[in-house]
Amino acid sequence: MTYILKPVNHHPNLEKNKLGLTRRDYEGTISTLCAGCGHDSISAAIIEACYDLSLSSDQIAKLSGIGCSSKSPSYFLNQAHAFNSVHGRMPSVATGANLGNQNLLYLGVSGDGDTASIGIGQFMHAARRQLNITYFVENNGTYGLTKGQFSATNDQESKSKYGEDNLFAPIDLAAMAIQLGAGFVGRSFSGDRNQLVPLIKAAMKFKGFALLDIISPCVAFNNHDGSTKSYDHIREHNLSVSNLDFVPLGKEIKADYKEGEQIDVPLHDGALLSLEKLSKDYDPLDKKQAIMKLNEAEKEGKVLTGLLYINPEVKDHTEILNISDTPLNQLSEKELCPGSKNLDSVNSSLN
Ligand SMILES: Cc1ncc(C[n+]2csc(CCOP(=O)(O)OP(=O)(O)O)c2C)c(N)n1
Ligand code: SF4
Ligand SMILES: [Mg+2]
Repeated sequence: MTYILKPVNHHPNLEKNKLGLTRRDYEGTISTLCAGCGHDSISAAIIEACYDLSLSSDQIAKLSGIGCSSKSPSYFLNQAHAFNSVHGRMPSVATGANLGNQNLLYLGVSGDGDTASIGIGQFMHAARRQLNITYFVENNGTYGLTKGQFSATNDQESKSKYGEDNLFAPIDLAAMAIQLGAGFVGRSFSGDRNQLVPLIKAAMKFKGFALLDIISPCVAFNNHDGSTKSYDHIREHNLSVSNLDFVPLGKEIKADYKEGEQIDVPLHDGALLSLEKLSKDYDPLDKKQAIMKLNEAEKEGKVLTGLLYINPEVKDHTEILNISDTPLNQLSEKELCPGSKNLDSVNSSLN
């Protein structure tokens, strides 16, 4: 694989964030994906979110599996920690890393093939265990890298580029994650930057499993008329449930919503998610209703987007397991060694 680095010099007057960094400082290598691929728009939205939040790249770990989507972490956050793992196995690598150091921000990038087929078991347990990660599924309904086979998220009424029927019903990863207990579930579209950037910021600030199922059209294999994951189809069938505003700690809410149209959800670090409800009867705090609305939308051929579900009360897996706040590589030998007295007592309990 060839990596082409971008030139490091940039205009001295570029806007800077609180860390004195420009957007360019959050970029990666030059993308080798097809021109127009939705995955590149998601990388751009991740760069924008990290820049806006003034995140330090050395506090971020980006992990992925295999696929065009899983290649995309190369194209953002050059300075972050990174691990491009095996097909469908990103969640277990992320779990190990997270147990070793829970202080990093974990960004998991996967595809619909990587997650909904070979990695479905790993995905389900990561959601169920409340792994503290922002889990991106760059969902194009196809195996882009291996040239366009139907994936398990492809809608049954969808036809392949060559006119073949899709014989099997799709897996709705968002509904599945809600059912399994994930604390934060959002769905968006790579072509809707205004919805996507605040959703990414909110997911990154959420402590627990945050799924972002992002429809990300594959221009090479699944963007034709019969596809339900094409740019045109999603633009026509997108039904957004809310406008989301991520309000960092100490910043005032500026939006002026009418009574009954707004929900404010506090996050663990004091930041706030301020939601303008676009659909009066949609409550993202109601698990049962969220699943029901997703099922209804699917039957009507609509794609429900926005913050679909949030449970601000969840404990992440390190809290549940009572894992040390200090990363393992920063603990001293004295702290790591239980001592001969404790070891003797463990050994004698096994006699
Ligand atoms: C164990 C294993 N099985 C199969 C493959 C072949 N393979 C590579 S990528 C891929 C599917 C990728 O699809 P998706 O995750 O949707 O990513 P996309 O390319 O669409 O972004 C497959 C089946 C592989 N690399 N490893
Ligand atoms: S094959 Fe599809 S998913 Fe892969 S880079 Fe091209 S457009 Fe993107
Ligand atoms: Mg795919």
